[in-house]
Amino acid sequence: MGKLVLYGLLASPPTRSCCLTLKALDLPYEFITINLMVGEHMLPEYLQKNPQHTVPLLQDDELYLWDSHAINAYLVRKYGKDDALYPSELVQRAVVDQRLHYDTSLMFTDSLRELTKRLLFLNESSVPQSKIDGVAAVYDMVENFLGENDYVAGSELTIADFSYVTSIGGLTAYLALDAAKYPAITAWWDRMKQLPYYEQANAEGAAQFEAMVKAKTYTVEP
Ligand code: GSF
Repeated sequence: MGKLVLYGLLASPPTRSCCLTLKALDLPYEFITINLMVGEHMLPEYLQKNPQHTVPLLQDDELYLWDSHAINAYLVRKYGKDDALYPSELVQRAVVDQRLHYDTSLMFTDSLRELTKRLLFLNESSVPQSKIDGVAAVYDMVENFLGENDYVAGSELTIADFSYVTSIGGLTAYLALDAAKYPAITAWWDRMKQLPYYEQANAEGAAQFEAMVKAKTYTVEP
């Protein structure tokens, strides 16, 4: 096995979903910080590796692979002792894939990334109420996905939980999660925090992200 390198930023939620997968699989890796705040992701040497200029980016020997969901699926399929985190069974995988696509389309990209782009990258001082309403709609949907299950794609932990715990964690910087309204998400999040590698893979970066958002003064416009 060659050396795995993860390019990313600890504050970045999708980067941390890959740290969670790497830790869950007990894979050693080198972490190279790409500081988006100073534009390191737009430098020619990074664009050569990832023309889409996003973090995270995984290097595995000759392969450069970006998109956290694709990276996590690849890592489980290539290095997992079993397929538990990304099940091969048709229907189970279909549900995990559906959960991942929801993160890519709505939860991360349309909600979290959009809010973060406005405040931290474009330096705007307001966000539209519709975007905050969108966060509540995401919480409603994830509460629904969880239902009576322990994990977001059913009774077992999968890579979808790693994407969700980092995206939901980020969203709470914009709209606090009301435990009374969202008991399933609250219980699931507590469950995720019990994972032996959670603290190391997610806690520090999540705190960094929250501090960056909380340091901004902004209004919510109707
Ligand atoms: C999204 C990555 C992304 O937008 C994934 O890896 O899951 N679907 C992709 N990352 C942001 C940083 S962040 O908001 O965590 C990023 O790299 N933005 C810089 C840019 O130029 O897009």
